[in-house]
Amino acid sequence: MKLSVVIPCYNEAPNLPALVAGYAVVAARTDLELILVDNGSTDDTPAVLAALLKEPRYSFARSLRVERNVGYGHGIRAGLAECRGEASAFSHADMQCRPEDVLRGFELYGKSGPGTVLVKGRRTNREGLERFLSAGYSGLACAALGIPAADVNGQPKIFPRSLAALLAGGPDDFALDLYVLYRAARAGLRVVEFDVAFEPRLHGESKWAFNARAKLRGILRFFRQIVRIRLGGYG
Ligand SMILES: Nc1nc2c(ncn2[C@@H]2O[C@H](COP(=O)(O)OP(=O)(O)OP(=O)(O)O)[C@@H](O)[C@H]2O)c(=O)[nH]1
Ligand SMILES: [Mg+2]
Repeated sequence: MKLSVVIPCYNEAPNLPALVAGYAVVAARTDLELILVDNGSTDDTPAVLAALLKEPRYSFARSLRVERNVGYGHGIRAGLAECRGEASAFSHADMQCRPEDVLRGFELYGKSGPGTVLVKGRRTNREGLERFLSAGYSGLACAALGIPAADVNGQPKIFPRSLAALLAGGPDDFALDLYVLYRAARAGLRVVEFDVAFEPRLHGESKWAFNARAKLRGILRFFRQIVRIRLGGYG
């Protein structure tokens, strides 16, 4: 097994058929296992996953249920613990990140020195306030933590499986995206970014920025987490 891909899924039932079909195209081209983490979903995710994973063409995929939703980072860590590939990866479930980007990223990982790099997507098609906020956050976070990257929250992220052990005790929320880069840089891995598009969500609504207030709370939390990581609050 070369690559394990973890997808944390939180109430994404309508997106799962297209997601798994997308990864089937990737799995036909490289040796890959897909680990779908049902991250304490309260929608039809368990039934939809059970039906999909019965299909022989999807034998490269399996699922794992986290009973109680704790957060995005917690779900990703649960999935990473199950990985058997030489490299591990994670990305999103709502089809904003194209499955084929995992293949492009994995090819780049192979060329860049497997075992010595973390390869990640860098979103290029953001505009207006989104672009300003994400560039500001990434600039500040990376400067504060010594991370050579331009876009913290771009997916997918692909890295040696051994990095997962360094994430134990890390953030349970979206700050895991920052923490994995911090841990990679501290472990001496080179961070290599490649351009990706960030598509609109296929179905459903944002799981954290569902209104202006929630979005502001989420953004403030992102900034607080930079400080916590910097002060060694996660080790
Ligand atoms: N908020 C949240 N998202 C989770 C969790 N577990 C997994 N996810 C997944 O994390 C991914 C990113 O969450 P989104 O709500 O789409 O965040 P986003 O992409 O910044 O927001 P949108 O652009 O509106 O989609 C989705 O695929 C979610 O299903 C969780 O516990 N909380
Ligand atoms: Mg999304």
